[in-house]
Amino acid sequence: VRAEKPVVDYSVYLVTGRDLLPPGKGYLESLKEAIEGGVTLIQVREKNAETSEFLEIAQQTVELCRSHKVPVLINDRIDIALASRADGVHLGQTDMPVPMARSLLPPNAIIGMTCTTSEHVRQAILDQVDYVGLGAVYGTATKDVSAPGKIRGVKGVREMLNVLEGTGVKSVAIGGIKSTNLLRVLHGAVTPTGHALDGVAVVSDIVASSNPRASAERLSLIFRSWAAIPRGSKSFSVDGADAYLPANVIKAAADLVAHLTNNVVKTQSANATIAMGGSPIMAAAAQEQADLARIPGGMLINFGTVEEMDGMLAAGFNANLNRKPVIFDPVGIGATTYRQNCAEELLSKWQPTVIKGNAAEIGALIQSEEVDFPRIDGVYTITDAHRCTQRKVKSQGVDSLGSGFKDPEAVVRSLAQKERCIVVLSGPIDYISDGSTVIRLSNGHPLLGQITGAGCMLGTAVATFCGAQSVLAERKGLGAADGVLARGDMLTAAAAGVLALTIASENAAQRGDVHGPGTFLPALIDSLADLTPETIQNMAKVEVDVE
Ligand code: 3NM
Ligand code: MG
Repeated sequence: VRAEKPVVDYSVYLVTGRDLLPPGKGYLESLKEAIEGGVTLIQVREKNAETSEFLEIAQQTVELCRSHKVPVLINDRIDIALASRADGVHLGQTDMPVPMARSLLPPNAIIGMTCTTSEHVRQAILDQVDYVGLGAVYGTATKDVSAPGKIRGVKGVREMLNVLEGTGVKSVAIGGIKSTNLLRVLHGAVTPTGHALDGVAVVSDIVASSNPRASAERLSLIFRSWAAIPRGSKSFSVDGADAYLPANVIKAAADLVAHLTNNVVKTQSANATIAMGGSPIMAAAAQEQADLARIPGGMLINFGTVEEMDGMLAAGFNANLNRKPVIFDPVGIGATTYRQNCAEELLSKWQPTVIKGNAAEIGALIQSEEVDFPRIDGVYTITDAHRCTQRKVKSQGVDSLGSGFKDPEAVVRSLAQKERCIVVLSGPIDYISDGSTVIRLSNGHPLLGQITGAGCMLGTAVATFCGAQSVLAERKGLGAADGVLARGDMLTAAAAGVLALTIASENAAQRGDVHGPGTFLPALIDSLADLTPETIQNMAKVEVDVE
């Protein structure tokens, strides 16, 4: 009779690493605190111990964990697992083959397998493992992952997760996962049909901590808050253009929008926010981000003058944690390698709700992870007319270049799918997508291209409307739409923000006292302040393409 497999909670999976313990912290002490903090599964990993020492550690671990009802797996060694009566093993690609391990272990033993490629995952499924460890997600000092292809990123994990769909094989991600990037890992790894990780495995974030209880609590809290969001279904169903006409456009009612924005356009962006009914605060210090994220509204991260990376990392992390929309405006990203690296780091550590950029910026984001973008030759051809070549996109400072892509719909759709967020591509026609729907907006005025910071103001408008929408959603108890981390209908809100600014620009340009860019700017702020939902509704030029 085959024994029932124990039900394993993979959510916060601690892999041990005795060499990483901080001075003065005992192994069992650290482990006990970690379990009390909410660790749900343990793997004893001993890469340097002799057999007798490994066995002793395994036995002590099993004893402690039994009393807390936390299962224990042993890394690599079937004999140690058997001798210590552990619950199973975790095997690497070069360890004993799974069928052989299975034949040696009790029938209800848990067997996990490390996978770096989709091929590994396919084999693990054939071998009927219980779970796979997918990684490395990020670089890590805990294990040598320096060989090419070993670091897979959030999107690499998603690719492997795709293979698991419908198989019942569980999965955790591993490698450099910390509480500060956990939400990005969990949200970013979800497959297009909604298949998600069952947990994350960590070593150093818990083991190297002098307070492993607090570290485990943090991971556990973040995991549970994420798992509580409904997934796999559209919370906001859309069946046609009407839903995007701004009947439900809200005038952002005194909701606060925290800005991390560049020094060039601070005043102007703040004034635009106030004109739309929002309440701006320019707050760049890392230390204030936790407080700010608790106030209703949205977080605009505009890195026009990239100076405060710590502040931007903290801002996105805290906003994610509080389910506040994060609007990322990677101004001039193509202009310098530093900006590209910064954008890559930010996008790997927190989850944006909306990415907004002009063609050069969106192009640079696409190119920045070219290898991760398999359809690049087929679809994403950037026209030479805009001095962008397919291999190398050069940002033209921060000026908008127009739509700049031969197939902008495909570009916004794919980038939205890749980053699991809303993408706004600005230009003479603005394209907005959540990865399936594409909204085309053709409002606007050429004078917008003749003042500085119009793009930044567009980001401000999107952030203001997304912030207000998330406040409304929170009040109504609404969740997040499928594929978006923040609450509320962020696609509609992003579109409404774009409409607000572009329609205001048309109204401003019509005014008799506007003679050029100098008089246009104050008129634009006036027009933003004069906007009503009815004006937006009457003037909006919207087309919707539902895939
Ligand atoms: N396996 P930390 S990465 C044990 O990629 C292990 O298969 C990995 O440690 C893999 O949480 C890794 O400290 C180490 O980064 C993870
Ligand atoms: Mg191994």
